Amino acid sequence: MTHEQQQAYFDANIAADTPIEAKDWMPDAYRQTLIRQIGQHAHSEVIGMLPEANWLTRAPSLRRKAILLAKIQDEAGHGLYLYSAAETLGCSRPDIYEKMLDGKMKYSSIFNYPTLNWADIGVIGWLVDGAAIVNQVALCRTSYAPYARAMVKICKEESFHQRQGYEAAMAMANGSAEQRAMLQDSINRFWWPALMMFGPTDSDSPNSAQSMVWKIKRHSNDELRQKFVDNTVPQLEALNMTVPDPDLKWDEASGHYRFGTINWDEFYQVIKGHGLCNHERVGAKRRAWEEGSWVREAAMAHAEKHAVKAA
Ligand code: FAQ
Repeated sequence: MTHEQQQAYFDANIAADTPIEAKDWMPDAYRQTLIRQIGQHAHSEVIGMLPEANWLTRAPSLRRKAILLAKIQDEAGHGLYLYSAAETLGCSRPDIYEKMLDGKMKYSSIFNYPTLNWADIGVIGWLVDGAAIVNQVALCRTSYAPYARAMVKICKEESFHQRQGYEAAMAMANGSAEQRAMLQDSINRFWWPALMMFGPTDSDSPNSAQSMVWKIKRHSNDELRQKFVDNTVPQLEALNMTVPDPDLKWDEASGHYRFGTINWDEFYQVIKGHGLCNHERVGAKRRAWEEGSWVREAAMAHAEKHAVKAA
């Protein structure tokens, strides 16, 4: 096929919602956008283990510890599915990982905020996984099939994460005055950063228009953010908790909750590397990468030895 025929075939498949597979022809810009997004998503999963790991040794009971440990291990698994999906596009896993360590690839802004009290663990499950799942359910229908397949598995686990987070928050909401205060403090710190997870407003999102044409993104950043707010405010009300937004109100006419203006300066500072924990997070991953180099070398030597034997 000529280049024009390949492009026409690809466009027709996108229009007909026929999933694109790894071996199919695709425009280079589509491939690069997917490597960027899936890579960023994978990095987020593995960096996202760190804020929660901070509380593993201080979980208030064996039950809470076992749940938290399982959740963190799930996030590592999500990272592996996503790095594998990225590799089907021809990138090398060490290359994109090192780009993240060098600050050349991003990971989600949310993981640059510290976990200061135990309630943060419940609130991360409830609000952060809750925001993640709104975005990720839509990605189960993304046009690139290996990414969509990874998302189906990931969403099953993310919905458990959200439920366990809400259950932990509910226990604190029904607890002592001190526990309620701790929960409210955590919601106050995580509410706005959770809304920022969806990315800039549509008018300031350079990648959205093209990604929607390619059906990589099925909904815009603002649509998904609104869906998250609409899902979450009734859950907050059920716990008798509030959000730090005096402008939040129910709008009968549109059937949506209206909310105040997000501090976009803070968002851009965080994604440029100047958040509260960027340095600590990337430092921890760099140390692990360097200290684990002997494991990678041994695994490669073992694989090569077996390849030679098989030949
Ligand atoms: N943080 O033009 P757009 C999780 C960047 S969930 C950092 O709108 P796009 C689960 C964006 O990359 C979290 N950077 O970009 C979990 C772009 O920069 P670039 C991960 C952000 O791609 C829970 C620039 O801003 N989820 O990990 C953010 O069309 C608990 C312009 O933005 C995903 O990654 C941000 N929040 O839309 C794990 C979902 N927002 O690359 C552990 C998949 C935007 O041009 C514990 N990703 N940027 O230099 C997506 O759906 C999309 O990539 C968006 C951004 C919606 C995040």
